Amino acid sequence: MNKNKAFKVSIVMGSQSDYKIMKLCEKTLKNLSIKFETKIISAHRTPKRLYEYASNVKKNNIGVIIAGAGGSAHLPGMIAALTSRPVLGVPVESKKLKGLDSLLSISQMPRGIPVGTLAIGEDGAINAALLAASILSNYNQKIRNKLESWRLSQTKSVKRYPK
Ligand code: RP5
Repeated sequence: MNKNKAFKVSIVMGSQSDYKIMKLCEKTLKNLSIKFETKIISAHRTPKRLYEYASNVKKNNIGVIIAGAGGSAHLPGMIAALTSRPVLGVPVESKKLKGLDSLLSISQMPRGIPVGTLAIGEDGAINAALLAASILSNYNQKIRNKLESWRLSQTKSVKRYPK
């Protein structure tokens, strides 16, 4: 870990069409004042871009990667194959199989190369950002405090009785 510079979260997605879901990662990280970058990288359409990106993760001070993709969603797994930094995969809902294809592609990694797989779609994107915050909170007191207070306000927002 580079102690002089805070880690950032890197949000990557396979296509512009994934952004309507993946922008929820950005929103959640902004709420927690966590630094991030956002990029489009396709495992299939831009493999050289993928390789260059994943080879420079440490140099670019990326602490956690959130990778969202749909269909034959190889992006998170291929990034995880090239870096030992934690990779969180968000299965984006696909047109044909409603994201079941994305979920299985991302979750069924062979032993030795893990990807932390979240839920399909919006919930997965938000939880990926919260999990990234949780990982970084091990090294960063400010993030830990922000995350704790975010969780407390969520708890307080749950009413005891229905109206
Ligand atoms: C995947 O194919 C992307 O992650 C996206 O979810 C899906 C469809 O991509 P587009 O055809 O919309 O570019 O690679």
